[in-house]
Amino acid sequence: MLTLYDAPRCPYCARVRIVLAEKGVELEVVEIDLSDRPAWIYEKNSTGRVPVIEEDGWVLPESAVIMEYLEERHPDPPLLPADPADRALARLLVFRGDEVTDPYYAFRRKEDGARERLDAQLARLDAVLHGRPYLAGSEYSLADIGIVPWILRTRDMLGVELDPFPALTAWLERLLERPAVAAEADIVATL
Ligand SMILES: N[C@@H](CCC(=O)N[C@@H](CS)C(=O)NCC(=O)O)C(=O)O
Repeated sequence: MLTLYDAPRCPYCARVRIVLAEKGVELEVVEIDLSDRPAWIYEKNSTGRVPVIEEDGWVLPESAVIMEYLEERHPDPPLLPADPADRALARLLVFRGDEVTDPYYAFRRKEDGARERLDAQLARLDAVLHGRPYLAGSEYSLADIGIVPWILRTRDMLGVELDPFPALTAWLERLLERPAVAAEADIVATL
């Protein structure tokens, strides 16, 4: 059985939780208190960070790598497009996720100009989503899962109105119809 070392408030963990839920993987969850981390978590991940997964003593950290692993280990339902170019685009969007997450954390830290930088990224995503229903094209994929935890937290924890970004708002509503993503909105509501 797969074990997920998890923290409810962690958006990187949310990526993994969503993929696991989409694929219906049976798992055991070990919640890590990030303000008082157990020393043994460093044996599983040298950075001490979550998420980490473990299967039969084999351990893997890093949310982007875990998502890719789960996609290969549990190919159904697929969360990468069939076309290699579209797959590459989905991976590129995950790889460049910090374009959104950097201004998100800067805004949380109340840094000067961070709100403008965050709005610029929301506008960029909105522009992309005016042309297609999902970030990597016509299909829901790891590209969407890779970024939706921060968009949910931007709306529900940072109180940023998404109305000025109608295509992004419609995308979020589309994603929230999926039980795996709706469960994350429920978690965010408890934070
Ligand atoms: N690059 C890592 C980042 C994970 C990460 O930053 N997790 C945070 C919680 S959201 C954490 O464990 N923080 C504890 C710390 O930084 O010491 C990933 O994608 O998994």
